[in-house]
Amino acid sequence: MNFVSIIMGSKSDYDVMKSCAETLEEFNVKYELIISSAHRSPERTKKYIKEAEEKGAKVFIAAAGMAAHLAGALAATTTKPVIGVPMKGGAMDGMDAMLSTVQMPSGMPVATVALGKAGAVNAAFLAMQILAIADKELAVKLKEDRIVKEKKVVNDSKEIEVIL
Ligand code: RP5
Repeated sequence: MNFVSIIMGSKSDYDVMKSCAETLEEFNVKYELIISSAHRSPERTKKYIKEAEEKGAKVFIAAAGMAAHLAGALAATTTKPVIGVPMKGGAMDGMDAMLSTVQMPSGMPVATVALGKAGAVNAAFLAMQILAIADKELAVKLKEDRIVKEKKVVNDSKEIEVIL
């Protein structure tokens, strides 16, 4: 069973990260979602990653705020792709989390997406694009979604456009 694993550092991240889960659901992609922290529950985090890998997790998504080390802790434990979603909040309103998530040392990659809801949704899309390399049906669904998005741009423009 292939699935995406979503881990967030705190329940306070869920409001944003539910958009990630909902995006995967729209495409019928299986996922697990848990709360586990790099700082508050390091042993649980490590144990979960190993168990999830054994069950079939193919991509990990880690969301954390402030001194955001969760994605890095995942990258230290697995060679599966890790996507990091920095959360807003804290003294620097997410800049701290973004820099903590993106600034990984050479050889230990974390694919860092945007802050907030756009990042949560993009983490789901990036995870699906990775799965779609070996899943033709999902690849077709992602291509169809791009066509829908392009049509929406054209239709939205038609409603308000001014062209001389
Ligand atoms: C991080 O600290 C969490 O990912 C969360 O974004 C932030 C604040 O956590 P709480 O104090 O709200 O639990 O570990």
